[in-house]
Amino acid sequence: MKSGQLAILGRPNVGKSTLLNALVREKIAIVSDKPQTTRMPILGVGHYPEGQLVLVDTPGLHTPHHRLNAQMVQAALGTLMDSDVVYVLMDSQMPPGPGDQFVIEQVIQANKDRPFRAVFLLLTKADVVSKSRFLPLIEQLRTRYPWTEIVPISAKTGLNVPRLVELTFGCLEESSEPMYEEDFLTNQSMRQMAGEIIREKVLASTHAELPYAVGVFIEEFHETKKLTTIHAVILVDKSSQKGIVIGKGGSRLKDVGQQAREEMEKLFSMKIFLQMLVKVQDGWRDNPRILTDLGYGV
Ligand SMILES: Nc1nc2c(ncn2[C@@H]2O[C@H](COP(=O)(O)OP(=O)(O)OP(=O)(O)O)[C@@H](O)[C@H]2O)c(=O)[nH]1
Ligand SMILES: [Mg+2]
Repeated sequence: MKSGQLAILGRPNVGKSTLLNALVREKIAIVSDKPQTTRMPILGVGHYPEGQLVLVDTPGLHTPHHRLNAQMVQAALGTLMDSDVVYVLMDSQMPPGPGDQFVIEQVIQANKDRPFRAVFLLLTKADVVSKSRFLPLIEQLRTRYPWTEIVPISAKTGLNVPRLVELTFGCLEESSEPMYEEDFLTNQSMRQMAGEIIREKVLASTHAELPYAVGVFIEEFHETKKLTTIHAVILVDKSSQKGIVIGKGGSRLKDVGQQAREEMEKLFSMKIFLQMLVKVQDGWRDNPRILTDLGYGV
């Protein structure tokens, strides 16, 4: 049996969390079409006949303008220190930019301190680009790092995902016993996952600045045999944002609540009573105490 720790790294929105879910074969990380969705590293374990892939999904690397963002980037880079293998993800729909180059430079730096067993370049969302795009793209990126392998993949359709698994196990060491129990999927608590699911539903129904300004805090998570009661506070930055999250006559918040509750009931296999409150907390993304309360401490 083989195992090893893998860091999933890249700019925001390139498809890191979608790949984590595809490799774990369970939705454990939230996904959205807005950048900066993932805020803290998420550990997920993929169980395969060959062994275990211990994957760490990270927040997208970007230029931080708030304390929250600086902590996100710091936490993402911190995962490189304990990883055997790195997946560097780039969106094949776009030409590589300075943000992608920054990611490569971080890997070069980390590799000097502690060499990785392998570094894969994964060209994501291969289902939506024509095959002819890959040759020039690979040509452009080939010499920027001594990649172990460059693989176009689609986490959505599964294209080349089995190949990636096979290549990855080819680079990992034999271990005498498994690192995690057979049914262990993620290090997130139910409380954390509940908060993330609510945030995902808010992200899906809002636009522009709002997704960045939303934080979810679970005030109460009380489990009984019959019913689990969850009280969540949705934090926003400005009072104008509160109205948007609530929606006309409370309609948006009601939809968010219903979608979140249904997903939690399925994931946790329990009946849930979900109560949500929207609160304005000016500047929360720069408030160390609130960041710690929300689970974004480094
Ligand atoms: N067509 C297609 N879309 C994808 C694929 N993988 C991810 N996406 C979409 O790309 C968007 C971003 O996906 P995420 O997995 O949230 O990206 P991320 O890199 O984790 O983003 P951050 O957490 O913000 O850094 C979502 O709308 C996904 O549905 C893919 O293989 N094909
Ligand atoms: Mg993500």
